[in-house]
Amino acid sequence: MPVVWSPTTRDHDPQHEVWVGVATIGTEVAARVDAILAGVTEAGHPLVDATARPDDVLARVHDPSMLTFLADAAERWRQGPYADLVGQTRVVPYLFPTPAMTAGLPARRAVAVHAEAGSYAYDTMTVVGPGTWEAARAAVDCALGAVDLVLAGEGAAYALCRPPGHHATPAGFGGSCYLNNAAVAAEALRAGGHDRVAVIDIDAHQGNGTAAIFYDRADVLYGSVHVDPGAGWFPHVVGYAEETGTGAGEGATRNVPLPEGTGDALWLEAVAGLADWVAAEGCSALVVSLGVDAAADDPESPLLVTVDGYRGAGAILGRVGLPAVVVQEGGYHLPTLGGLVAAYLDGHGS
Ligand code: SP5
Ligand code: ZN
Repeated sequence: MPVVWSPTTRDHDPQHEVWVGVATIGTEVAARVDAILAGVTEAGHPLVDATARPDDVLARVHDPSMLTFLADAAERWRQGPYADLVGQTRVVPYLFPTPAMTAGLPARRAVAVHAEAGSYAYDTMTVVGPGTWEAARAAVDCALGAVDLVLAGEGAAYALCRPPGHHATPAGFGGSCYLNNAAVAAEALRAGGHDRVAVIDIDAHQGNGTAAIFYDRADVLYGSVHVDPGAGWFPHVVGYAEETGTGAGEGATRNVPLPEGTGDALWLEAVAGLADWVAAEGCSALVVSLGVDAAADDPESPLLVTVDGYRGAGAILGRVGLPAVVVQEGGYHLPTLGGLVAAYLDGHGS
């Protein structure tokens, strides 16, 4: 399976993620790109360099004000006093103008970048620094490159997207995600002539961004298997089974939350359920949000999927028989990351 990648995806260096108010060492690191490259190269998959793509599809997925904020935030921060005053070189939100704060008042946009950040960032873990925008935009180019290969007749193509994307909503970023690569891929497949596209998300966390982007639409299905947010896991407030879509999109969303400690058998059963659903719904193309953080060794989730489990998931989704764009999402255990991705691609087949 061709692997579309870009060296620019290494340029995002979050250094720390602020979790419960403490700067902890981030797990969404540039070395992930090299771990995955090593795994897929070893398995014999050919590398394809991503090329710069226009913004039109991206602009259908995200609010223009968030795109402008992300493109400019690192430089605005650099011009501010933050590094000198407190040693902070990354954009970290300081307040969140949720309804709890604005409470019906006619709130304006914050002028200071440290305050405006909370209008788009919905957590403190997803920091913006020099290179973040360029890396996130390059990841979108990887997704679009993989779509073009599939539109040109490849049975499947893999986009080595980093940073990941499935937690990025129309106007929000969080969960280590800035731009929703999988949603861009789905929109690009739609624009390329596929009338109904399915996104199946096997990252350990529910892809609340992708779910939100397509929640009221019938033309893009979203199905996710993930650790139960009700057991206290990210994204915490959404990802429950009763969320099935709204309006024209009623029935076009499926969430399959699984208990902590779930291993291959139950996880693969859930993946197979989503595959059967997509096969029955008349989709002509598939996007797979391939997070490998459901693996047992992963530091960010309590699921216990094995490398054979990921190979099995690839086989199940490959058997659906649709042209497929496989988009990288999470997966943080560097020693096993490349092998997990390669196992999925091996199972999926060309
Ligand atoms: C794309 C993806 O997999 N995003 C993961 C989002 C879940 N992150 C939640 C992080 C919770 C805090 N992690 C503790 C580790 C401290 N460094
Ligand atoms: Zn994840």
